[in-house]
Amino acid sequence: MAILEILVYPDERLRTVAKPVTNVDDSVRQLVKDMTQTMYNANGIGLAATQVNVHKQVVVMDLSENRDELRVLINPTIIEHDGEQVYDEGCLSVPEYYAPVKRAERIKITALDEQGEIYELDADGLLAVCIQHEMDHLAGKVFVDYLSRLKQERVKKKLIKRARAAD
Ligand code: GNR
Ligand code: NI
Repeated sequence: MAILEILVYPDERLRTVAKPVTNVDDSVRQLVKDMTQTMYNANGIGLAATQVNVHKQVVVMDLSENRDELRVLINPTIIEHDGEQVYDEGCLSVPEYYAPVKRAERIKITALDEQGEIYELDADGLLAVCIQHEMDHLAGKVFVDYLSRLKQERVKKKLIKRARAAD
């Protein structure tokens, strides 16, 4: 197991579009394990492979209080969506910044689990927010893309300044 480095906005590698997984093999299961450890270590509720600079359609999530209800989403696809909700989002790749984002209230997805078995999932509320947020990462998008240009520039500046100070 390993804790992986999480890319920080505006790192251009966060713009890479992830490829579908063609074979759920041991290397994918190892990636899931490492991403899971990385997510728990960072106290996140989700993590997309894009954030650890691996450009495959792999997501891990755990919204439970006790951090013991891991969900694995490989090649997730939204097959139905409806309604709207606004949630104050954060992101491990945009540390210490939160802003409201509008997304679908309810979604139905298909995905593969760690065994390569397909499943369906109906999600609403925060679970639906998190899945849409993670699927955006796989498409090379970050939640700040939905904010005003001014807010994007402000958060960019702040994080670039902080990265320089940490060098
Ligand atoms: O840990 C996370 N919390 C969160 C809060 C509100 C909306 C979305 C998220 S996802 C985020 C982890 C992360 O960055 N996943 O990509
Ligand atoms: Ni994120």
